[in-house]
Amino acid sequence: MKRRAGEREKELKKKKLLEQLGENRLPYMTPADADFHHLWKTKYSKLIFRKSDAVPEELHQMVQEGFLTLREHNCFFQDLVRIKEKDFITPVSRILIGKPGCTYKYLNTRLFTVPWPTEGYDIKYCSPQIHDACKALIRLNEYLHIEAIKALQGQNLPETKEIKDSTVTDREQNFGVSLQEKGSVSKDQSSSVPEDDYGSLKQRTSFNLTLLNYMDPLQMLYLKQEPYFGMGNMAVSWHHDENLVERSTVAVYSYSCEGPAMEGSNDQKLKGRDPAVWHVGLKVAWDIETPGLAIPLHQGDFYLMLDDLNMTHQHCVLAGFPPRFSSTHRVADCSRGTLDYIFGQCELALQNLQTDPDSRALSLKSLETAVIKQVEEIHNEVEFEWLRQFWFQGKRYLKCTDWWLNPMAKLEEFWRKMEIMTSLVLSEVRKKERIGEQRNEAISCFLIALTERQKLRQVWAARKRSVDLSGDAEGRERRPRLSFTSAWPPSERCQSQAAENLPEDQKPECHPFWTDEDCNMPLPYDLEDIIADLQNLVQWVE
Ligand code: 640
Ligand code: NI
Repeated sequence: MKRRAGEREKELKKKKLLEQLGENRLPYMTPADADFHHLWKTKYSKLIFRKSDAVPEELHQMVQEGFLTLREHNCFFQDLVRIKEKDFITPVSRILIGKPGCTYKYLNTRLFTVPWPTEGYDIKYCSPQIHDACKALIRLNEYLHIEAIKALQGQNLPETKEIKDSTVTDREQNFGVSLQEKGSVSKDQSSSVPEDDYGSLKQRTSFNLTLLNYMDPLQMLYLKQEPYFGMGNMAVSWHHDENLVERSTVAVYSYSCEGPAMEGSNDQKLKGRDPAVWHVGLKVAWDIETPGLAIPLHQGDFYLMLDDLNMTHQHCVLAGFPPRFSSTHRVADCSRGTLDYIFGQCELALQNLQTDPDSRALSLKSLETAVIKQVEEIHNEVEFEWLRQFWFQGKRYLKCTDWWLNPMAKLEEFWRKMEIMTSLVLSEVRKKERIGEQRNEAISCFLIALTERQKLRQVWAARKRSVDLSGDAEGRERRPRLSFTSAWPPSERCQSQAAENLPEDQKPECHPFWTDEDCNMPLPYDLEDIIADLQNLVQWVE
């Protein structure tokens, strides 16, 4: 949970820039600007946009109905994320849908997929409509996967001047910038991966999940103003997407619930983006020379962020007037984020536990430092990356399916055994017999893991308390509309108003939690005394 050294520097740089700007704003362009296409082609060439009529009507219908179903069933939730030791509630509500057993961690919050229908899995949904919604999203996923491959092929092969594709109709639809034209690669974005074979293209576009977003601006009392360009209300502030496979594509389908003809609210043409229309904003990271870009998003449009665009650029979501859904398809880096992975880890840890066939007594096979270290680290991983992450989000996952309950119960069972393992290590190292170098080393390693556990248990307990007290950690909902200042949001968060507590099914749970009276647990929740005791032990031996 320590802030990385670079973080502070970035923070300062940002603050300085905003101070320098004062009332001034950096320039940005919309399709109404003459140089818009040139800017796009030269500085934002890895952003691909497709108008809604490129997408099959049948797919639009399925997907949009799916969104509405999920909203009707209250499946969207605001996340309590944590940035630099502070909690924030996202104004946008989300739900993660994807491969069974997959998770996506962003801003210190691990989201668990509602599994989409997958061969070989028997998934029970809470209603047939929710099944249909997940089915629609996997169909959209397949469609966007193909579109992403086509777009990448178009970028990488300048000689491929025409891609015979019925879905890409005319140039006007794409603001006159067709993907073919972008074959002429500018110097700022070198040709991504010239000798990439189809396999790698496929890997970087094989979306394993989609993070769905929903926001109705009318329900929001306060939205942050975009600070650098003056782009207006933001639904999601400037960021890079986290936890993705390197150079993988992000594909975003946008569904704003606008009336039939909302094109170009006449009194536009003044300057800047139309505040009624949703936009995605883009800027080059750490660059104040290149103008920003605001791309209007109408009902059913989609865009792709290809290759390293997410690294070289930042994006934000600019709110319009109508409610809006989006489905953001990603190749999440699941190397440590799948059920298979964490079960494998648990199995590895529990290999060090043995049961005496006669007495049924439990004991550890090895007391080697490396083994203890590994087991205790896995213990922390399953406790903090899985159990506490899951239960902190309350019972929200039950809205769509009970799929995660069974694996979570299993993980908790494994974790309980690991609590026993920790207590066994503890009684071993307390034995006075084996004094010496090795014992000291083992205790030191053990101590590091326990200290981490204690620290993280305190963080999670504190997070829950702060939610119980304030309901809305950032205070967005309750605050009056204020003009943006660099002092907003206030660093001092209001924790005294016990207003607007989350509904019962969203209340964060600090689980597992137990008190000293709970005889079923081999060790206390609070490890302070044990840690102090071990610290003494290490000193003694030295
Ligand atoms: O067109 C769209 O709907 C785009 C959506 C989008 O850009 N989603 N990005 C993310 O979900 C995301 C992924 N990794 C890290 C952060 C985010 C978004 C994000 C950024 C800031 C915040 C605050 C308001 C809590 C600071 C939340 C979420
Ligand atoms: Ni994003």
